[in-house]
Amino acid sequence: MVRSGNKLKRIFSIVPLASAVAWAQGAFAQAPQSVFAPAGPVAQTQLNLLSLTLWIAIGIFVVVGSILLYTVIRFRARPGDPIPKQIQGNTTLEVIWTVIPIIILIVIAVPTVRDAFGLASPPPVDDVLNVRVIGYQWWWAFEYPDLGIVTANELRVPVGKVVNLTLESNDVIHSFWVPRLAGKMDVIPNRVNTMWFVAEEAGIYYGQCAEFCGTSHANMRFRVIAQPENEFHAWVEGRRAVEAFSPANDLVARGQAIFESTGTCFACHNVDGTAANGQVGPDLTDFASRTTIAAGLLANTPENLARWLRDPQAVKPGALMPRLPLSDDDIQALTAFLYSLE
Ligand code: HEC
Ligand SMILES: [Cu+2]
Repeated sequence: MVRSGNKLKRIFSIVPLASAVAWAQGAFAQAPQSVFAPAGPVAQTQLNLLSLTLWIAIGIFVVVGSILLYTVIRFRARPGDPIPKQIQGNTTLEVIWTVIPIIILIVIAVPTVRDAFGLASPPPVDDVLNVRVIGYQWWWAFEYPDLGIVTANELRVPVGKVVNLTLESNDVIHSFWVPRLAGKMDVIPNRVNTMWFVAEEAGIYYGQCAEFCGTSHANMRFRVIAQPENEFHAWVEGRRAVEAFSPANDLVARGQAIFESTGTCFACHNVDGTAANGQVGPDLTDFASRTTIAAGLLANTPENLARWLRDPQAVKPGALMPRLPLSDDDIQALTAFLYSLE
């Protein structure tokens, strides 16, 4: 009677546990940076491995926990009990609890090793997009070597295409992580790491530096914007068309003049088609078409841009853009100039 009651309890404890895990996975999948909502083959393969290990761990927890609970209750000491029988070792038991973990480890290791090697190199297709990622304290540069384009903090890619990344750092160790597309990859000075992903659905995928890299590490975000192939090509063509920048009106011209004057912006920022070719800060050639300012920290609006220009460190602690002595008129002109950079 006692025994079968315990067995029943053990079986029922698995059902709520399994539904709790399923519920938690579903809830986590709603978050914008969730590994439980993979949007491409790399993240999917990694989630499969994670799920396999998770379920095995849950199984072990339930079995070991149940046996432990049963033993503690059933064989607890009662007042007046004699000293229990003294036992020295049990070969059968020891063989069983050595062999079972070996089998479990093999079940985990075989797919893990297979997928680790499988994901190490991209699928052998010709039609890939190559991108060079460079981590800076505390923003990201994205270069498209085959397309002659440089941008920052927003990586545009075509849906369904294999994207091959090489990752380098300008300063300290960072880590490139877009949870819905692929696992983390360290970005290390004096070393080139590689990774790849495919975004299977159009959309915005949130990324984050995942290796502590200094004051504004938590503000080192980025986005992968996956677009249908034709929209991506339209963006590429638009970027390539930039020749000599011609200001649309006097305010923009004044902004450009401030930007290009000694000691200010042009020393750190590049804008194609102008005299500005600095390499210290983000390329601003397509600034107006970006959705955020300062590595995902602020929405790209005129008010936020003004805040940023007035005092970058007040917006982003430690930001490596200096606070420049700009008047409100200067800021207005610079804003007009920057928003004419599509
Ligand atoms: C000493 C170098 C330096 C100077 C001078 C400088 N910047 Fe920057 N700028 C940076 C760096 C570095 C960042 C990246 C900050 C970050 O996100 O952490 C940046 C970021 C920006 C951004 C946000 C870009 C983005 O996509 O997130 C804008 C806009 C900008 N700067 C405009 C200007 C303007 C306008 C001037 C001149 C008034 C200027 N900068 C002068 C280094 C500089
Ligand atoms: Cu970081």
